[in-house]
Amino acid sequence: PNEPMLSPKGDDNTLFQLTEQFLNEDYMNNGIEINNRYGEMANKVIPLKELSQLPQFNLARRLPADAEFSTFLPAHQEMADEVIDELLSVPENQLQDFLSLCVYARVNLNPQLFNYCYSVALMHRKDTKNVPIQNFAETFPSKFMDSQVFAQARESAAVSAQGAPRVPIIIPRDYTATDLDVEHRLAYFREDIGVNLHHWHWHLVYPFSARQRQVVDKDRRGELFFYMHQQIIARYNGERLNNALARVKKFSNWDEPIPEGYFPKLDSLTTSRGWPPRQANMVWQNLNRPIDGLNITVADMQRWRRNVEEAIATGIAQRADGTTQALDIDTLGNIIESSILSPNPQLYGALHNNGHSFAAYMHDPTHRYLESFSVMADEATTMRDPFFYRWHAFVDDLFQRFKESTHVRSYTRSELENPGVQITSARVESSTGGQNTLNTFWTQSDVDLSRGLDFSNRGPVYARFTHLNHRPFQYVIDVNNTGNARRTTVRIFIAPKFDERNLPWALSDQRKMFIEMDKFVIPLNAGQNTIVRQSTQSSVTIPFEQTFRNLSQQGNDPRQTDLTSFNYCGCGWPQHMLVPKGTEAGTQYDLFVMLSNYDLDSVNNPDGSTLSCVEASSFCGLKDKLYPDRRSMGYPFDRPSSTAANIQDFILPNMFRQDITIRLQNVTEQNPKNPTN
Ligand code: CUO
Repeated sequence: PNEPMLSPKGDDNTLFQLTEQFLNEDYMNNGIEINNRYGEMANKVIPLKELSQLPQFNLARRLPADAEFSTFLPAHQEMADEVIDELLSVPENQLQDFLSLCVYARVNLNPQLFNYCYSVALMHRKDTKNVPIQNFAETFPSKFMDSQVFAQARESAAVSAQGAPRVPIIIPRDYTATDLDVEHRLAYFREDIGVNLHHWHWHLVYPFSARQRQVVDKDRRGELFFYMHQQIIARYNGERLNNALARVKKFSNWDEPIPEGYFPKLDSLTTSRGWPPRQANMVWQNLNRPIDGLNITVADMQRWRRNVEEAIATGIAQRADGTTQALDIDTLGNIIESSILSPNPQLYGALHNNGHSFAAYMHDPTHRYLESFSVMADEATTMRDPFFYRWHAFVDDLFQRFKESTHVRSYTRSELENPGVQITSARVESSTGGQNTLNTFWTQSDVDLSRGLDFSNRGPVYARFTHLNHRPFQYVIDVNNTGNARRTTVRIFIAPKFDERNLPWALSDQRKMFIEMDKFVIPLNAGQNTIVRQSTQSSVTIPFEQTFRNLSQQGNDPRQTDLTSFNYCGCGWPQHMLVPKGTEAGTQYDLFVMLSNYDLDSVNNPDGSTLSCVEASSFCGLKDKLYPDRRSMGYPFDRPSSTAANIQDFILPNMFRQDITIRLQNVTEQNPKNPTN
């Protein structure tokens, strides 16, 4: 981890010239030799400006270089706060100082801690916010794929000459379990590299702690915490139905054994150890791990839960200073997560974050065995574990109880309708020619591991993984506008038509199953309009290249004209996971389209500095701007209806419901863009 730094990539091998100041004890005596050795390989050497004052990093230095790092652990969060504070406090536009400080931090701190703080700092400094953040799956590939890949990768790199053609290392589709474990049916969703990258990137964009309040205090971030995770649970539940499993059971009784085990088959390249597994039927234990700053009991969790439940029941949050405020969804998000914006961390605790910790340490709650946390405590790996969904189903249920309480009223007709606007038809047209059928299949794609491996100066090392995919399609919506020309927001959702017993849904349940597919604003002419929208334009997703590729490769993508916007742009649901798997026989879904009243949707965002990458604003918001929709997130399904018993009852003239089918073609194709093709 403390190797001198070669720049990220290949052709242009850049070496930062490390003077004595930057070298820690391990390298102090052979720093010159290191510079010479690596200098021979480098074709560009960058001298570093000496720092006039070295940062102390009193907290952060305590994390050994070979330890895992997790923002969920209070001790680690304080370390990160300290480092981020240092990185943000270098005055704007003093980039040489900032660079030197980064190099110093990189050499002297735990690499994962450094990477997190460096990424947050790049994103939040005005003078670096356009500096690209490396794709995390390429810098820390071991968090995303089967550990056996890396032994093969080493071998491949060792025997291949520079420039020799590379044969990709195949990651088998089923490597974490067999179908004897019913939960394994969902592995393609839980272990998808793009899904996990999205989740990691989302939390990087929305940190819950920092010494600088503005790093955390972004528009509606608590509500977005609720909504983005609610949509993950809705998508996961839909996938469970597609795999003949019931919706996930929320983890509500915390004394109960957890039947879902998980054996991740990941190795950490930082600790050189395997990630701890969890056996079936383990139980939450009180945590006392001084090394992680964790000393919490299940009883503490119960107490915080009661306080949160009381806030939900009364609609009132108690502030730390003894005053009160009316509870709203944004505050509730900050309370439950919790972020530093929580009005009362003492009273409400950090229910969600600590749930991750309890789940992550069942195998060694008191550090007796010197074991690190499981995948549950790392934002890049947590979605792999079936328990993630049981925990977040519990978290989502708290939010839903607030939405169902008397403190949130149902939408009135005037909040749902759009007078004069009538949808006469809505359909999906697949690129394969079918109408109202979406087609899914499997694809094998390549990702370059070389950047995350220490032997990497020999060109790319590709791993080939299999993921769900779908044929592109378009929505076609016919609209009759009897009023004047105006704008409207088009909101497109889908949900399974039947529940796990194959019965039609009550709207009170189905509303929680609707997944957002797209949301966009368009002008409507007076009279007849036909709206055509491509699946690849979705406001939920980012293109494959934006999820996976490094920046030089992104340059080949015509949609990615401005490479400098990657930092925010890495956040977004992966395009290849937009459409649920469906089944080979075909699964029936409801397509729901709504054209809402723009007067009630619009927000006043200052123009300028628009991103030129494809944005995924529905889940990730817009950088430095207001969330681009004034309605509550999830509208119109975020609240129960007071009048409609089912989706058909809910439909007003500005809405449309259409039966569609999602059919899985059980074939595996090669991604035509694989670099090894
Ligand atoms: Cu995203 Cu629990 O918040 O992992």
